[in-house]
Amino acid sequence: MGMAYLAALARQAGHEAAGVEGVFLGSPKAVARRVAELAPDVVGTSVRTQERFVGLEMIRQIRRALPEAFIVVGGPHFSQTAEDAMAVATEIDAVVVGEGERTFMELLERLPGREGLDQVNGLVFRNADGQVVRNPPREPMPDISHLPVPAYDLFPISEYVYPMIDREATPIIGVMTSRGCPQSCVFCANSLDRKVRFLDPAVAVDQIEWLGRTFGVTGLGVWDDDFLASNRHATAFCEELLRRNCKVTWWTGARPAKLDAEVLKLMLRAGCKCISFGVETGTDEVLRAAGKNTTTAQIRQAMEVAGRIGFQRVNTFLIIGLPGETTDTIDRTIAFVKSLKPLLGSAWYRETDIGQLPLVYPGTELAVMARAQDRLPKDFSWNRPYLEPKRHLPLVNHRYQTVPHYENPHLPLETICAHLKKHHWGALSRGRRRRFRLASLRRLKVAVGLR
Ligand code: B12
Ligand code: SF4
Repeated sequence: MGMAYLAALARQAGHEAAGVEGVFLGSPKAVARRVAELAPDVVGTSVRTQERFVGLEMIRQIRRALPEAFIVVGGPHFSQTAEDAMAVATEIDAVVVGEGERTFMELLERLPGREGLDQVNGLVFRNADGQVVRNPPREPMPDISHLPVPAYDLFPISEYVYPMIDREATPIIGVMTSRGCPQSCVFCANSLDRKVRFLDPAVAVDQIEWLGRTFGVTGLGVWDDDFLASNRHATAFCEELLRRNCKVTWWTGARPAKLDAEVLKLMLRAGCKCISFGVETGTDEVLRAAGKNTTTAQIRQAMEVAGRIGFQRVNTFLIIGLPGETTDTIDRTIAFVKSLKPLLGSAWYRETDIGQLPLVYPGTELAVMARAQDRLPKDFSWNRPYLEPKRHLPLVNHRYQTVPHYENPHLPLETICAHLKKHHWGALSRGRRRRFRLASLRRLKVAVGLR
């Protein structure tokens, strides 16, 4: 969505823009080939931390194919690791830190001669002497309603699917009716502003109607960090959907704190079928240590309301091993999660996943703690090859083994795995139990360097 916003603005300013969906092209080489065919003057890209090595390889391939192009990167990973990324990947000409719209547009204005780049707030760039220069930060835009509709037409939107209800893959396009989140959860890598800014509900619904008219989109992910950050905004958005008789099914996420049943009922009437709650853990002490600013009582109340009024699916995200966790809090968390099940009835999502370990993302409080506790190697760089040393453990997700795991100094990851296996086997999903069964094979593969 970030790239689509930037492309829309670039087009509005008279530039030609094209989109390449790297995920579907299969390899960095294939992406570079496609980009080279388009022969752009400027290439912009964004990666998540877990995809950073593939992303950096893609950037190298693009540079090889287009030696003269200006390569600029952004998004949560590069925003938090700008200088490090530019030191490791000399192919990168600039990093846009944080919210990208204004910085990117000011950059484009200066690109023909590459002059005055030091005037662009929010930019980290390589100057004519090859030195990396960080400009002052960019203030987030106070008003996001004036932005054009993201240029979704540049991307293969019919290919974007997500299992919203059950495991059925529903074509889904993301929209955001707000940006930012004022909370400070220790594991969160939110690189946009902490101040919440809301899209005018009429503008948000214009976008949704346009998606319906132009592409036949009927499924939406409302990707706000906390859709219920403001009941007033959530109410206005739902009322606008209903007033315009917008027939869309949507999914969203919210903090399970002080929920208003009337707002949830309205969401349901306006097409929201599925809601995800960042529960994370089931004891008040770990909630506090994780900076969650919620209580178990609030979480229980949220589940009770969501279950009672009839959401089709309620997801609860959980993390085991956050700061302050002990085997006792694990036991209480699992008991707590089980006690939520009857409140949700058929909306209980069977994959409510116990056994997700905390991952360390750049710019998070957890990253600061991991460094202070020597969990990361002394010469650790976010953009140089890294493999989680404990990737042989069954709960280390094989997709995320290049992302460091946080390890509570009093509760090693091995202890968490052994404790869950011994005491909570029945609470683990089939996939996780399978990983336990394959653990010795995995250990062997790691030992002989196959992983
Ligand atoms: C929707 C969402 C998802 C969805 C869909 C993702 C998708 N297909 O795009 C789902 C549920 C699938 C998902 C999954 C995950 N997600 Co997610 N997700 C988000 C969320 C809420 C919104 C993303 C978005 O579209 N934002 C809106 C746009 C406008 O913002 P933006 O992308 O940041 O772009 C702006 C700037 O960053 C900048 N910019 C971005 N790119 C570029 C490029 C250039 C060239 C320039 C100039 C500027 C620029 O300009 C843009 C406009 O201002 C973000 C949180 C957030 N608020 O952004 C997390 C977030 C991106 N997710 C995150 C994570 C960790 C995950 C998971 C790993 C979680 C997990 N443990 O499984 C998975 C992995 C998914 C995967 N395989 O990649 C982290 C990423 C941290 C990191 N360092 O990489 C975030 C930041 C959440 C957080 N606060 O910690 N996610
Ligand atoms: S509530 Fe969600 S978006 Fe906000 S800081 Fe916590 S995890 Fe991040």
